[in-house]
Amino acid sequence: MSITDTTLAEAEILLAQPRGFCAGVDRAIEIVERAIKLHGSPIYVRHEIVHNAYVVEDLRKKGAIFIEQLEEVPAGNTVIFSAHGVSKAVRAEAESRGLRVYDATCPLVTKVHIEVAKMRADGFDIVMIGHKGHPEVEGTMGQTGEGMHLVEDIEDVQALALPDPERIAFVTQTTLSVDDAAEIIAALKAKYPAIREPKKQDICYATQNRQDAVKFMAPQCDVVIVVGSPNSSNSNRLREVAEKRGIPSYMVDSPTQIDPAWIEGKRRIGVTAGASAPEALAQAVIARLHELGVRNVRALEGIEENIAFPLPRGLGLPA
Ligand code: 0CJ
Ligand code: F3S
Repeated sequence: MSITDTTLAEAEILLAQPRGFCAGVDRAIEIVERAIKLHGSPIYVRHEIVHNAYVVEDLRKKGAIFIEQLEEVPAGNTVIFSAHGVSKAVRAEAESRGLRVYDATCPLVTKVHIEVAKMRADGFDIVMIGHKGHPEVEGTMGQTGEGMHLVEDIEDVQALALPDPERIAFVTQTTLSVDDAAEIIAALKAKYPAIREPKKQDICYATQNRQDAVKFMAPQCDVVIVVGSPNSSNSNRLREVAEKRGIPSYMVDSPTQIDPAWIEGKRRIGVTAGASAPEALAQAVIARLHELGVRNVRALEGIEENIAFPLPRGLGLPA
């Protein structure tokens, strides 16, 4: 046995708590599965239902067809909006085409859409903190025809020139870095002291809890592995949280992407998963680490989440 083997045999995997699926992702996947059972396949889904390649492939096998533009949905069919939400224009297009719609927008994204509508009705311009091009940002920005201003960082805040500094509000994407968002919000408040903020922060409970769990885990680790797909905002933020603490951290979509060199000579290997990454993948990553010689697993303490969102009308009865 080499020195490296001995080290790995003594090493342990630390498992973050909470990790993986949130209530909005559970609900979105359930909506697709129930719609297929109810109406048969194919069922069209606008955008990846959640940003996870494994989930999307699994639903594709069950009869879902993923599209980006509603014009790709043949007349008379059913379409499901992804967990990230859609603009008013997309909703109107689906209605005008007479498509049957099930809305898998996470209720916590809908909450932000409602805030935008209320503040626009009160005559406020709205600054949205988020990542340009992300579907949630497109959906939230698209809740109103005008008066929305996207900022991605503090430089964008400095460049803002808003018409009435007394009538400004802000909202955020739900899956941001809690710490980066706090800095941008501080810059907004410094520039516009009267800015109106959401009653409850828009970054969701799942994003907050998973980042807190990595903040607790990372200082105990020599390396951190995050399970998540490259286009998943919240999963990327988990990797950054560990990296910002000086811990080498990697994101993988499947156990085959683990490079054995990452764990060579490491004693504590942290594992977590983004809100769209199935527990089966986290377990497969653990199995791969076992194969590579790591014997021990320790689940860390953390918040137990007991949140569930109701299904949309028409899909709520037992399938
Ligand atoms: O935007 C959301 C409602 C989060 C959905 C779950 O995560 P994911 O990875 O599909 O989406 P993000 O890219 O927003 O994290
Ligand atoms: Fe919703 Fe947050 Fe999950 S907005 S879909 S609970 S990551």
